[in-house]
Amino acid sequence: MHFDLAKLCSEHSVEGLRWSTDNHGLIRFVIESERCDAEMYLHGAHITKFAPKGHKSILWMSSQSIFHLDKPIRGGVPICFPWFGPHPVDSSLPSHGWARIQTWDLKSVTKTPAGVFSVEMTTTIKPFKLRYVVNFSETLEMLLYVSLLDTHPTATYFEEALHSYFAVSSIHDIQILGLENAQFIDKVDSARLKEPAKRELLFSGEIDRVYLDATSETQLVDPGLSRTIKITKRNSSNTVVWNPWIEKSRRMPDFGDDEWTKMVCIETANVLDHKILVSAGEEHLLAVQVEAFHH
Ligand code: TA6
Repeated sequence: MHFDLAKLCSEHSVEGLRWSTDNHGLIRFVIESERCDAEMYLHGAHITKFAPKGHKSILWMSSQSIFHLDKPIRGGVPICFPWFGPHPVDSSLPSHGWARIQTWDLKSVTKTPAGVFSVEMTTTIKPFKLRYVVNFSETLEMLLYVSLLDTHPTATYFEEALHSYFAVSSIHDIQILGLENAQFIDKVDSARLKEPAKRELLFSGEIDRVYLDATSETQLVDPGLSRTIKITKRNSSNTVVWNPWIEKSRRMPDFGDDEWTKMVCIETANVLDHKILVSAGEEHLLAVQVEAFHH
């Protein structure tokens, strides 16, 4: 069941939220309100902007992003599902799975009296059903629910990640707190298992790390913007941190050569040994909240 723009505008608009097609023909809504500004596409259920009142967008978007139905948007919050990274068996399958390259269905748009916008989108990726509830206020709350289709009784594993791209003043000046005590898999060092750093995370080269048993809150401290972004989560055992640095940025056609200094990914995930087994009748929730504070 897909929506056309007229139906969305007539049945799913609320004051402060309006639907439109971008200049690539993709359908998205824009929120402009007293609590936040935001933008989200039906394509990939992809949040491309979130600016709490008093802040510029805290999500980074590549100026080179592609907006085609068969490609993921580069930036914002891609949904990685039902696998993370390259497919474990078939390399011809899309990186990070199907969720971010299919058009989701809109289930509801509501606005509370307090001015919180709540949007629910759904999709099916056999044998899974996905519900994605996003609450927009000064906080961005993303709730990804996964269950099995009624026709599929067998418990099935999946990996998932909300692959958030955050905007920073300069990758050279930021630090990430909250991962000091977590082991990590270092994907720029042959996926070796590394011991906890026991100190804040700073950046001086490409970083691609899957932190293990990392359930705590993380903070992205950005002196250049006098801002700290706080990321709290539920039911997520992995935090993934990525900056492609110079060479990898040049190799990505949808990523500007010099854009790497202005972004960092802090991803809320369940991957590898922490992949999730969902059984018939169960619904798994991955929850993350993002807030920004001036300092
Ligand atoms: O963020 C971790 C990661 O798996 C990196 O290895 C890098 O590949 C990144 O995701 C982006 O993947 P994509 O398929 O979106 O280019």
